[in-house]
Amino acid sequence: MAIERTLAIIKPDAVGRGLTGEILSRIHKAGFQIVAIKSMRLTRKQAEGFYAVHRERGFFGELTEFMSSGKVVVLALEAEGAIAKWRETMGATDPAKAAPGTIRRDLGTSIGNNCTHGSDAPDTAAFELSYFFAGHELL
Ligand code: FUP
Repeated sequence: MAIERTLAIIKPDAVGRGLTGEILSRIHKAGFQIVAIKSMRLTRKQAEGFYAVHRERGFFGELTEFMSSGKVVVLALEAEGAIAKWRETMGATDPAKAAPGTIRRDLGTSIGNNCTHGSDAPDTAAFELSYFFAGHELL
C-alpha cells in the first residue's frame, strides 16, 4: 500500500472536553506521522466552505454551527493507506454504531458530537489538506 496523507480534525466537543491529548496518543499508537498540526477556531464561513459538499443536507446548519463553536485541532497525518487507516481509527460516523476501541465509540457522544473528522477519499484529502495547510507547511 502506498504512503498517503489525510486531513484529521479534533472537533470542538473533544477539544472542549480535554480529549486532545488522548486523541493525539491514539494517533501515535496507530502509527501515523504528524506532518502538520494547528489549533484554531473556525469562522462559520470557514466551516461552511470546508463542508460545502454537505450544503444541501438537513444537518448543514447544525454541523457548521458546531464546527465553529470552539477551538479545533487540525492535523495532516501520514501513513501507509492513511485515509482508510484514519477512518478505521475513528470508527463509524455514529458513535453508537462504531466498533469498540475506536475513537468515536470510546469518546463520541452523538452523531454530531463525534470527536473527529477524517477525509474519505484521495480527492477529498487533497482538497481538505490544502484548505488548512499551505504547501510549505506540508514538506
Ligand atoms: P464522516 O465522513 O464519518 O465524518 O461523515 P459524513 O461526511 O457523512 O458527515 C459529516 C459530519 O456531519 C459528521 F461527522 C457529523 C455530521 N452529521 C450529522 O450531524 N448528522 C448526520 O445525519 C450525518 C452527519
